[in-house]
Amino acid sequence: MSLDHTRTPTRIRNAELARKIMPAEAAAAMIMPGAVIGMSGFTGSGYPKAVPQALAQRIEAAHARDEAFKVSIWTGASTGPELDGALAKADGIDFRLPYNSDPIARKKINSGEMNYFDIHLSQVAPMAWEGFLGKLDTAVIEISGITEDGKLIPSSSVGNNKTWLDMADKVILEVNSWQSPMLDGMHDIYYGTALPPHRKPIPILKSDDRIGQPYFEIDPDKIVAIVETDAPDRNAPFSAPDATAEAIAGHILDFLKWEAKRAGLPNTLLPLQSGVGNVPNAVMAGLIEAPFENMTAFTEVIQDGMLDMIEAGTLRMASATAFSLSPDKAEYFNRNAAFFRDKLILRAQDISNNPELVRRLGCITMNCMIEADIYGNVNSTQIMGSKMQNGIGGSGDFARNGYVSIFMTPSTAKGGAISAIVPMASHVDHITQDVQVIVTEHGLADLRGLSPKQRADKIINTCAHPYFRPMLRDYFERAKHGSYGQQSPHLLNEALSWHQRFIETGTMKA
Ligand code: 0RQ
Repeated sequence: MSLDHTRTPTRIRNAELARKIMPAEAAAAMIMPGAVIGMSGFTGSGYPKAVPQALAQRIEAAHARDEAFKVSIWTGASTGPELDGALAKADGIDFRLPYNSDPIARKKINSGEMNYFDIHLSQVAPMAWEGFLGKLDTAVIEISGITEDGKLIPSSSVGNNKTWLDMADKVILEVNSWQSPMLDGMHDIYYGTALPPHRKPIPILKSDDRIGQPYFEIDPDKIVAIVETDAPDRNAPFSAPDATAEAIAGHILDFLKWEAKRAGLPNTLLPLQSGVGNVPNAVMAGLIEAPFENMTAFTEVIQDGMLDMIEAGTLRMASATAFSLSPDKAEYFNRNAAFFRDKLILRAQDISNNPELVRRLGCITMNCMIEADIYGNVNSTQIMGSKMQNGIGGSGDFARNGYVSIFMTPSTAKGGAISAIVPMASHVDHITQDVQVIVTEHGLADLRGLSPKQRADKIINTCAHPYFRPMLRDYFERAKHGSYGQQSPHLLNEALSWHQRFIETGTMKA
């Protein structure tokens, strides 16, 4: 994977730093057992691709000699198989934060072999600055180039890179020539953040406000190694939306049109935030035809659908912290980066997801979920209340603070055996106060202004699958008579029985 480091580097325009180019193996040899490493990477974009694999080989060799070797890994969000996959496979990760979607790492988390700290993505950098996370030894950061005066041109994600570069004692850079050179100038890196009591308002008033600079600053003495790579980002393909996804997207589009009229919103609507996946992409596709124009996105990641909207002229620009594209779209972006360049802004994740900004701008937030209960508490992370799927990611940053927070899911999972609407959520990431709209293929429940019992009526009647609807109604009616209290009636000896039945029999069906 490391390129021939004797050739003339073109991405590294600072002669002093070009002397630090070395193979990935030599860079990985500087990382010691027990190290705490801040790596780049966000939803499969901009993560280091060579050093983590070389480190995994080093760890495997140590384990073969019966020597202990594990490290702690902090990132922006999920990465790719060359990072989380390789290090988890090598049994090399002791502690991981703040988000993971790698299947091998997920298995280790759920078997109890890996400690995992799942945390709101906007809070990672502030927690690191405040010292809660401890000391950071090394940063391993992918960038797309180095300027003549030694500034770092960020890659396809910004994530927590600014913070890791500032905090780490030593820095290893991967300069990836697969990344488009046109990324130069797309980023907005803000150096004005401070800790309480010195914190000041973040001066973003519109999605497209730029408040920082295009490059990371770095003390060159901290850079111990530079590794050249040319490997693509992970970029998982999207499957075409099925009938369920189309139906969910249709309900959301109808709601947005209705809401725009009801609230007298401008036809630019309000800034969009959209979670990743097939359903959010179907919503983006639908918005191309919707009667809105010159919209903006103030979101976490830029997906295929958003690039399509920009090309169609319905989306004027998007602010995010990373790309999350399918492989075809990533290649397309690289070929057409000149067109997209002034329509996209990539920011640090403590800014892209900042609650102050999401609240100020009034984002329309659209995220997927695992399950919701009849009162609208949402579980985004833990299957059957205990098995980690990915993590809360940015969903909480946006849901609590947006103009309206929408959560969506197919009404059933696992071929119909599981109801996504349950009596009581087996784990809660988003409390009822942060969940204003729930959507399944059967319908959209606008829960704003409703009491818990009114919410339950609406969710059961609108969103539940017809098989599970009578079961939910039966539970709710009995709870209204047998519950300890009547604010949000529950039968505690039964509330999680659907989950227990699934664990024991493989289905929630009675
Ligand atoms: O498991 O692969 O073993 O079959 O959960 O489900 O249907 O593939 O859904 O990929 O859209 O993920 C909430 C996890 C949805 C995601 C979640 C099982 C199902 C499958 C995945 P299998 P699908 P998606 C904010 C955006 C949190 C972070 C976030 C997520 C697996 O959206 O991680 O919102 N969200 N970030 O079978 C048991 C249920 C289930 C279930 C699904 N009710 N019970 N298992 N599954 N529902 C910020 C941005 O702006 C990006």
